[in-house]
Amino acid sequence: MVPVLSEGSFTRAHFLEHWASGTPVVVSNVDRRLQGRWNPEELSHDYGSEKVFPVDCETNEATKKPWKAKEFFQYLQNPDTNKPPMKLKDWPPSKSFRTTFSDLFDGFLRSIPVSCQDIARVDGKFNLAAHYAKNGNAPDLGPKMYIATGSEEYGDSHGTTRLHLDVTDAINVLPWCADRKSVAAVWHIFDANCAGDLRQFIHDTYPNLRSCDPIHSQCVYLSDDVLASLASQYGVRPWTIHQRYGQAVFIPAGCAHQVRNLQSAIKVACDFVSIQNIDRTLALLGEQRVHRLYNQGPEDVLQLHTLLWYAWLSTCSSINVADQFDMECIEGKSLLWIFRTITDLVSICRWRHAAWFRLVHLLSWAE
Ligand SMILES: O=C(O)CCC(=O)C(=O)O
Repeated sequence: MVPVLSEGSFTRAHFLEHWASGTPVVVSNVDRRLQGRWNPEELSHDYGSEKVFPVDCETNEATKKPWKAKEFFQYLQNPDTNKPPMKLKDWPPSKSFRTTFSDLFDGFLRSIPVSCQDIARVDGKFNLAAHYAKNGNAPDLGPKMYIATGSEEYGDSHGTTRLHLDVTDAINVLPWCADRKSVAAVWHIFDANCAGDLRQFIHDTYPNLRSCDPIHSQCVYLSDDVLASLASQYGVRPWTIHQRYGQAVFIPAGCAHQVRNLQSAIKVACDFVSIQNIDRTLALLGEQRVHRLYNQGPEDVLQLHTLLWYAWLSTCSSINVADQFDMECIEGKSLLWIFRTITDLVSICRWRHAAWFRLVHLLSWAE
């Protein structure tokens, strides 16, 4: 069972108890603190002239011709339920959320539950990604919106977002859906330790996918029937979450997951790097590198080693060194020295947890 906590009535210790065990967490009532104009009419009014490329959830192909965002928001409110669901993924692209959607950016940050803001916010002290040098090329960890129609009538063979996993932790908030009384999205989230069985099962069930990593390639959505076979053959069952209006889902790094909207919904998500899951994030980097080499996959946007380096620097001083760190200075140092230091740091992290205890200790001390 996934714990469902209610914003304002749980403690940080309570959150950490679940989070540290690698379980997803759901927090309800985050809408009480959410600010901003999140419904389709308002988004259409504010950003309707932007060009977008909606994705057909059955083929996973984006439209060739752009739509106006306004057209997509109209369709979202009145979709053709006989057609495959359509979604806008990772919108707006790149780093423009903070600048283009600044009100929504601030409004979303406020909605992150108080007890874990310093873990999940982009500027949270316990979010290792928040220590990146201000003048460095920081990874884009969001927020991003996922806006999609539902497939309650259409069936569950394709879902809205196919099975995949992220190397970072993530929080996903649902600020709008067509009918607040009903479930908006069904999530299936697998324990990170089940990834091997999951791959094996998918290879057995879909022989044409044997040559690829079916999780990193994001090529399947597991219907209820297929999930039942997985449970009977491998004893593997996902956590099932029914996300409703105003709920936040926390997804631990490395947990394969898939999502199916039952009705039109707007979600907003942000990645973060928590100390509790850093071991898994590090382990997944190797896996992703192999996938990239074989499939010309996306570049290493997380740059975890650099990110850890800045987190380390930041905790080595009571002042935030990373804030003041000058990229030119690091470029001026011997590359060999930097390489050795990062390699040492990574091997310390991997084989001895002492470094991370030190990090936690220093961060707590700085509080
Ligand atoms: O809502 C969706 O369709 C996908 C969300 C998701 O996969 C995520 O936030 O990691």
